[in-house]
Amino acid sequence: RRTTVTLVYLDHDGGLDDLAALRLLLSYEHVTLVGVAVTPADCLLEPALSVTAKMLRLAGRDDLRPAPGIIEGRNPFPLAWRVDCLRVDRLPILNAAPAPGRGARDARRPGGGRPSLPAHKDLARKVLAAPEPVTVVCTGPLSNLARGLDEHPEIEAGIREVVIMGGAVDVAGNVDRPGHDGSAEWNLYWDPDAADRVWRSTLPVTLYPLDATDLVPVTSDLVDDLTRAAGPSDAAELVATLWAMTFGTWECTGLPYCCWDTLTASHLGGEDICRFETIDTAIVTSGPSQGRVVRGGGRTVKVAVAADPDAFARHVISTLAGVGAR
Ligand code: AGV
Ligand code: CA
Repeated sequence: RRTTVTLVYLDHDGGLDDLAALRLLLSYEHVTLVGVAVTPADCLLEPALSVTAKMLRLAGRDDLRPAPGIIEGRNPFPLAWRVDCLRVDRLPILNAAPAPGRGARDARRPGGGRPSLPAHKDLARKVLAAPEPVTVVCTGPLSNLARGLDEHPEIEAGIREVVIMGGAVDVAGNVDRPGHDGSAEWNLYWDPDAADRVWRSTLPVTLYPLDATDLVPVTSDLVDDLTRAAGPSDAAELVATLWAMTFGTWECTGLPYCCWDTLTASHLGGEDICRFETIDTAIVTSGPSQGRVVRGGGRTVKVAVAADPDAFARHVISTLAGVGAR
């Protein structure tokens, strides 16, 4: 039977915009999530798993159990960024509904009572079990996909497209670390070898680098417009809350907090928000530019080179507004 539903596996790393991306993907009627992994990069793993499980449950997807990433990248994220999920995990909007019981009824549920596989194995298993090719959306580092490809090269045939938030092609990077030249973006810097492994695959890659995401900062207007569109206790309120929690980033880092991962997830929404170019690229894996995406090198990727912030805001608001049950 021909179906227009797109199967999606989300590998996120627990940032505020990763969670907004998860909520956006859950709101698309034509998208079915087949799995969710949490990479312990820009987050603490346990609270990020907890938040993810709560969001899945509130969206009626407690059949999905978030898979814990067990791979550590070479270049750790600042701890000050990684603690965001501790605060999100205690938001009233995620905790007002009664907690699920641990009785026999829950143990019989598909996701209940059974520990998840490590993320890279869960990714491979879900891709191999899917009835049609899966779109893998990576809003954190690429460690799980890279390990999955190493252990199960046959998953390449089961992946339609990899949509990645990462890199900075013709703009400055966002890594500000001693010994680094600032040309890389954090997701690819955390595990440059993983990015290189994905680049050496034959998978179709669509990249959302800083070139596009720099154009969609979280602004007061965006949060206010989304809030006005929100009914009580729904998806729009949750995302507006997540975005409100990003304020102070500019004061602390001198750089804005952008809708990096949420723009990337909006790729599945099928609207004209970004302009794309096909670009020949390679990944720098060592030295002061490690994690950088450079032009040349023979690996063709589809790159979002520009974004329309108004089209993005309209799309997010119309997708999330009125999506009930949080
Ligand atoms: O480089 C962008 C990536 C995105 O996947 N992450 C945040 C997004 O989830 C790292 C990052 C860069 N600057 C940050 C980041 C900041 N100021 N706070 C938290 N994370
Ligand atoms: Ca992220």
